[in-house]
Amino acid sequence: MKIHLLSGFLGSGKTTAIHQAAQLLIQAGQKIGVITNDQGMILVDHGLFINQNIPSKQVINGCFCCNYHDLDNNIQALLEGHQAEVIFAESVGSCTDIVATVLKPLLQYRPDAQVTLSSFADVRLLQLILGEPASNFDESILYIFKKQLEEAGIIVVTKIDLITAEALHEIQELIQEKYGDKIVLYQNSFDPESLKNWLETIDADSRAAKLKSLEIDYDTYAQGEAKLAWLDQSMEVAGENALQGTEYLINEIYHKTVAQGYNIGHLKFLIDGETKVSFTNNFQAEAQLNILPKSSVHLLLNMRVESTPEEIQHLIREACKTIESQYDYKLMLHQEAAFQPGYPKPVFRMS
Ligand SMILES: Nc1nc2c(ncn2[C@@H]2O[C@H](COP(=O)(O)OP(=O)(O)OP(=O)(O)O)[C@@H](O)[C@H]2O)c(=O)[nH]1
Ligand SMILES: [Mg+2]
Repeated sequence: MKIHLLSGFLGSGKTTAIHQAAQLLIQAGQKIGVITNDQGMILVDHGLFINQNIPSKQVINGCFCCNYHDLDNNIQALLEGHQAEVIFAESVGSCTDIVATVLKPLLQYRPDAQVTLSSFADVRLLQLILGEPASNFDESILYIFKKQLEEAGIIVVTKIDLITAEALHEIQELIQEKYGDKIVLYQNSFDPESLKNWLETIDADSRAAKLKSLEIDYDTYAQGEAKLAWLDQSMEVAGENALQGTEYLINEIYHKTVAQGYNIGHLKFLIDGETKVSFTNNFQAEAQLNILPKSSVHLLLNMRVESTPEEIQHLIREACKTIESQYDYKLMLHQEAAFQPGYPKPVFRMS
């Protein structure tokens, strides 16, 4: 059995890579399983895998490290229920210290498994953090981002298709300087060749036992997590051409987030269980949906931004009011959870 752990900041492209890899491996006749993870409970990523009939489990209400036994039970369920040969486990984007709290326990308690750890990083965020100008995220959030890279054996720099060859060259030099001891892949996860390169690299990687546990200050780590606010909201948009109303609402939420100056980790939407729309920074173009005639749309929102739960709850309500007052749509808010991640308390921590 192979267990491929993916870590990396919010919105860095973990789910996308797993999704693309799952399709390639299933086509090649392999049995795969996916475990997603989040601090919340009503989740876009899991919904997406379920919708596509990809064997998928989730660890909810906290990171893998604080719920190690749930992770392990889900591995077992994928082995027994789906005979999974390859399992991808995506940790929540605000989590780090995976080597000490997840990888080493897996090596100890599942000695037959090949375990790998890839840390994903959006090339544009790397540009901001390693180069100039500096990112607006609070230092404690950037601490998590940097720790995720520091502990990885394999760094996957994603979204290289979104920058120029010249900018990529500059970032490669900076990364070589800082992380020269690691395997670094530069990836466009939508390009099958690029993705296959990652799959071949993790398939051959046998250095897990050599990875070192981080030296990490849990107070700073916890402070970084607490600077981020989480909001999970399921809702319904009703009216003629409800998808048009959904598009207006999604873009209104995004614009209001930017206008308030809340740094976006990941603002993601799942429309009727099947179409995902993501915003991963404050400088993105508006979303455009394929407007098919529908009178009602179910929308799931997972918002992870630098703000407070109260502020983003208020923002969602204001965005709904704006859309209802400007257009002829009715917005109904269903399940909602708004919170800040708590202090990380791993089940195991192995040095
Ligand atoms: N152009 C481009 N877009 C990408 C690439 N990888 C991911 N994306 C986009 O980045 C956004 C976020 O991707 P996800 O895969 O959801 O990121 P994630 O790391 O799983 O996010 P969280 O689970 O919230 O931490 C989506 O809009 C993806 O389509 C890539 O290599 N190139
Ligand atoms: Mg994800």
